[in-house]
Amino acid sequence: MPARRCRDNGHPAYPIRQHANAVPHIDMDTPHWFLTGAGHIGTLAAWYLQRAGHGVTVLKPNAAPVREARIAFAGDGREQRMRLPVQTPSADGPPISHLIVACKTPYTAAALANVVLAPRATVVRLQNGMGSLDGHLPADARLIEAVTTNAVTGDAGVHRVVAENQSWMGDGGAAPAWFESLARCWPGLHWAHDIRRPQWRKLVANAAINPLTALYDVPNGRLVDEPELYAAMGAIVAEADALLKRLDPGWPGDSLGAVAALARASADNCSSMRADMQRGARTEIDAINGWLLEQGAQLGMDMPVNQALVERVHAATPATAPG
Ligand code: KPL
Repeated sequence: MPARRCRDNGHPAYPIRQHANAVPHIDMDTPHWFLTGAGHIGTLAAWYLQRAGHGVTVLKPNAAPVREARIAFAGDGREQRMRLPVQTPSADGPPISHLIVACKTPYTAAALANVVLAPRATVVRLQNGMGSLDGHLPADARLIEAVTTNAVTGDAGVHRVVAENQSWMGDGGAAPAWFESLARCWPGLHWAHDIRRPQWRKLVANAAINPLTALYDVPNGRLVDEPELYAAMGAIVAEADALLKRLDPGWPGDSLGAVAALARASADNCSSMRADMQRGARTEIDAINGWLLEQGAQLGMDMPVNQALVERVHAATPATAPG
């Protein structure tokens, strides 16, 4: 595992406060979760959790006390409705034992600012990229990384689940007690004993597909249809593979085929970074290509293609853009 360190993403790296007198957390089969980031993927996770009998409360400041979400699954004409209680994160509130972080990576520090974790809390990071929680959690928290290749889009206030593919959770240890009930209700969810592999596979795909589709304002499929964009994708992937192979000599280092297949399989999709850029929001470039650059810098590796991408995306997106 590469050393985890605090990235300079413009936010102060302060740990989440921990409740001094909290009762030590005992793992349970159906815990109550608090969710930061009820976007498409966060809402879908809440849906699976509720179906598994787990409780879910959304953490959002100054919002209505109940969130009514509408979800439609491909192939199932019916629209499902879900009610989620909403709470303002508060330093005076009871400590949280189970937290899911599913907000966009640039907003992580702000989303966690008033969250108080119980001792030995479990935190599931369901975000793109890497390292967004580095320096933000108490040392005794259990950080579980989650990766999903599910695809959800949205229109007219409905979360449209286009594809339920594979998802993984893991932290190098054994699955917690609640995982079994959740996996029964979350199609394609696996406990990964080596979560780094699926994480890195998704990272390389996001590093190539997201910034290119955002900068050229094209759907994912154009990256395989246009020779110039395909070549650009190849150059990004080659740099990423070379770095990951330095970090782990066991890394296969031949990601281009899989990345091209994903671009083809999601040909009509608007990537999340393209969508962010279109609405003038901050992008996840720092947690994706920026993470690659940081790792490269630690190894003294030049990564000019990824460096140029990060600079172009930053130039196209104001640092203070809304979420
Ligand atoms: O994860 C994605 C994203 O847009 O963030 C891909 C896989 C590229 C699908 O659009």
